[in-house]
Amino acid sequence: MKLLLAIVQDADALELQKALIKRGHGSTKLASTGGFLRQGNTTFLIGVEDDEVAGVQDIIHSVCRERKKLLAPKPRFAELHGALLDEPTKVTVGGAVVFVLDVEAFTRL
Ligand code: 2BA
Repeated sequence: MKLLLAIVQDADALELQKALIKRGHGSTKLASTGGFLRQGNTTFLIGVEDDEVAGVQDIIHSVCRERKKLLAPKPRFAELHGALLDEPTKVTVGGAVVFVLDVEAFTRL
């Protein structure tokens, strides 16, 4: 058995949840925050049999879109004195970042 940790953008989370349910896959959705942009994203925990990993990755790939997000410039000393602000930088995010982990045991107690 494997555990997929899939980090997706909030905008794709509901559609991904629906697509997983439709194909009979259980999942848990967690609110998370990206370390770089420090913006909200969504992490799915999806437990699957080994032979289902590729199918679930296909579902994630079909639902999750690549998007540009704005990275706001960090406040600097100069801003405090009314100097011009840096322009926000565009960063490409997604479709999804997926980790596949071996599951030692799966039990319902
Ligand atoms: P964030 O950490 O907020 O990163 C958002 C996007 O910023 C990343 O998109 C990437 O395009 C860019 N980025 C991240 N770190 C960067 C850096 N040091 N320099 C320049 N650009 C950088 P994605 O790669 O699609 O990642 C989306 C989200 O997936 C990340 O949000 C984070 O929450 C998660 N993630 C990505 N790599 C990870 C890792 N190795 N471990 C854990 N979570 C990860």
